[in-house]
This record gives sequence, structure tokens and C-alpha cells, in this order.
Amino acid sequence: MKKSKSLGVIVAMTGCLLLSPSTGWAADKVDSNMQTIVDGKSTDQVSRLIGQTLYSPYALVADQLDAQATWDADQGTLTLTKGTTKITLSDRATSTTASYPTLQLVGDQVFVSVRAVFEAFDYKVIYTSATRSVTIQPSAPVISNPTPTATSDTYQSVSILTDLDPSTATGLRIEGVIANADNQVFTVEMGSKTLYRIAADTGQMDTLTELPRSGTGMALDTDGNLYIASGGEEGLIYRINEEDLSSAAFDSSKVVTYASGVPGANGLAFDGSGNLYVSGGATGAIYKVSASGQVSTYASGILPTREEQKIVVNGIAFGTDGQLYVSNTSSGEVNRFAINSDGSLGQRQLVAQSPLLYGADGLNFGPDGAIYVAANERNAIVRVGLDGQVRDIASNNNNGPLEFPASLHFVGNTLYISNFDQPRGINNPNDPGIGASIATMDFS
Ligand SMILES: [Ca+2]
Ligand SMILES: [Ca+2]
Ligand SMILES: [Ca+2]
Repeated sequence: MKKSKSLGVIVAMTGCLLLSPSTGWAADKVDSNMQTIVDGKSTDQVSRLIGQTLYSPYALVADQLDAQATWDADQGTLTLTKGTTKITLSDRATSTTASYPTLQLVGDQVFVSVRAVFEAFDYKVIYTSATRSVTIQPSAPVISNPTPTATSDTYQSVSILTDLDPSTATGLRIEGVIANADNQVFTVEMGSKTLYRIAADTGQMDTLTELPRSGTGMALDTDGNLYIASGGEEGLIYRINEEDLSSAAFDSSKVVTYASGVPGANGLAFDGSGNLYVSGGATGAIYKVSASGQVSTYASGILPTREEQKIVVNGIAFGTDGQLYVSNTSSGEVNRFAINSDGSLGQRQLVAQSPLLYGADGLNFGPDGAIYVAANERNAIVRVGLDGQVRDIASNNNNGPLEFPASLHFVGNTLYISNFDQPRGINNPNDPGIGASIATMDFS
């Protein structure tokens, strides 16, 4: 037993505390519908708002921390101990803990301040008013954040395979790109919702169909079937059969809705078992669509740090280690999650954070095993080593050839990049330059 006193013991002992005249909480306490997310996992813990402070049952918090709880009946205090950290909580505001009571009695239960406890044990506690949620995550990254280096001698050349609007530098928008083993490259123009097929060898572009809705990220399953994310409040995933992708007589009947209920759907990645993981953009959610089509929603616990950019789960790809890697566009991070045996997300680990990753959008693993990230607002492609080293491998000013690069996909040693051409960051205004286009880089 880590907890040296059972709840029953505490309840018995706290009877006298209820008589204390200093505990003026009774009129203030209200049930809270606040969602509490610990290490990326949504919990169903019953919390109470007392004044402006959120309190949770002490036993649950001690369990989440794996801390030892000890009650001092004489002092009416609860002590939590883990490793070398020890804090004492009481129903009186004290200078050594917080300016508010860190412990409250609610009915026959002992509640403790979520913020006071987790911050004392070096967790970040972040309240998000829009979603009425409290996110709790370790303050220290698992992998250290290296000093970013960007040297021009590491730059590699970028070529344009296809300019979607050859006569102009502005107007069209493409977010997703995917290429298959049949030398076919696919992208969706967002304004017209047009699905294009582009020959990887010649750059020739064919119009396949107009999708019911616009499309963003794309993925192929192991059989070569194509999947396209369509975000918005009612997010959808479209699917097109592999044999139809080469069809000369493509029509809209070839596009079927594979999944729905994935708000903000942005990036797509298959695991090795046919489960599709979907990043939820600004929702912060990551969805799993099982091979049988069942949708599960997981809170990533990833938050924005820049007000002007709210997208926090964007690019998404599996590593050879079986972990799911996702980019945080707002804070310039790559995070990863182990996948639990039930398909849910394990604990978040920070792989790298850098200003070079501001605008981190699509990501994909290269032939050298490193992560390549499209840093859209920087007109840059960034390499992130699994050791956390971050460096630009290509970047340019507003003239292109990178024009707000949004997605990228390797086929062998060739990297295909979609130039989204949003007018933001270095690409603002988006004229001059090439505009919406497919760029390539050769890593052979
Ligand atoms: Ca153009
Ligand atoms: Ca994206
Ligand atoms: Ca430009």
C-alpha cells in the first residue's frame, strides 16, 4: 500500500475538522463539469469548484501521482510524498503552499487542490476556458530540447514538379499530397474541391473529380487504397479504391465516405494493422478509425502556445518504433505517443521543440530514419532527428520554390511536397512566387 491511510481512516479523523470555524467552504462548493486530462488521458474524476479553485479526491490525485498520502490528525493536514518532493496540504491558506486552502472537505471526502498538488510535483496545469478542461502534463520533456542549428551549407535543392496555376502566383490552395508506387501523385485543390492525379515522372496533371467537400491530409493503406481527410465541424474521411486511381473514366461515384465524426480531421496515418489515426487540428483530439470503421476519440493533451495559431495536432505518421508522431503547429513541437494495447494513446513524449518548427504541418519519415516536417509559415522543410536535433534542410523567401509547404510524403528517396500557398508568415502576401504547386526534393 502506497497510501498509508485508507480513505475510511481519513473520513473518521476528519469529523473533527468539520467543526473547525475556519472552513467556510460549504456555501461555495459546486459540482464541476470540468474535464481533467492527465498525461493526455481524459479522466472521469469527480471534481469540485470551490471559489476559483478546482479540487479532486485526494486518493485519486495521489494515485495519479503515484505518491504516498499521510494524514496528520493533530494538525488536520495531509502530506503527499513522492521521491524527494513532499507537500503538506491544509484547509487553511498558508504561505508555504498556496494563497488558498489546498485541502477541502466535501461531504465525507477529502479533496485537494489539483493545481497546488500537481504544480508542486513539477507538472504543468493548464486551464482552457473554451473547453472547460484542465490539462496536466509533466513539465520536463522526456527528450531534451536541443539548441536549433540552421546552416546554409546543409540546404538541399527543391524542384517544382507541377505548378497548378502556371499563369499566376496566387489563387489556388492545396494542403495534402500523397504519392504511390505507380508513379502517381494526388492532391486536392481546396477552393474547387478538385482531386488531381499528377504523373510523378512528367508532372502532367489530370482532373479526376470534384469531391463533395474539400480535402486536406491523405494516406494510402497497404493495398494502395487512397484516403482523404475533410475537416470542419463534422469531419469526414473519404476512400477511393486502388484500382480506380488509374481509371481514365474516373467519376464521383468512386469516392465513398469511409468514416465520419472526426471534427477538424487534418492528417492521416495507418498503423501496421489497418487502423487509421487522424489528427484533429485545433480540436487537440486524435481519432482512431479501426479497420472495421469504428471511430474512437482521444484527447492528445497537446495545447497551443501562440494565440495566432491554434492548430496543435496536424502532421501525423508512424515511426518504425510503432509510435505515433504528431506535429504541433502552434508551439513548434514534434510529440510522440506509444499506442496502448487497446489502441488508445500512451503517454505523450516531446521529441523536439524549436522556433524552426513554428508552423509544423505535415511530417513523414525519410530514408535516413529522421522526421521531415513542413514548417508552413517559414517556407521551410525541417529535419528532426530522433535525438531531438532540429535543422532546416531547405527554406526560402516569398519567391519560392517552397510556398507555405503543408504536407510531405516520401516514396523511396523522393520527397513530394504540397505548396499550400496560404498568405501567412514568410509567404504573406503569397504573391510573388510560384503559388499552389507540387515540389520535390531528391535524397538519393
Ligand atoms: Ca503558379
Ligand atoms: Ca495539415
Ligand atoms: Ca510566395
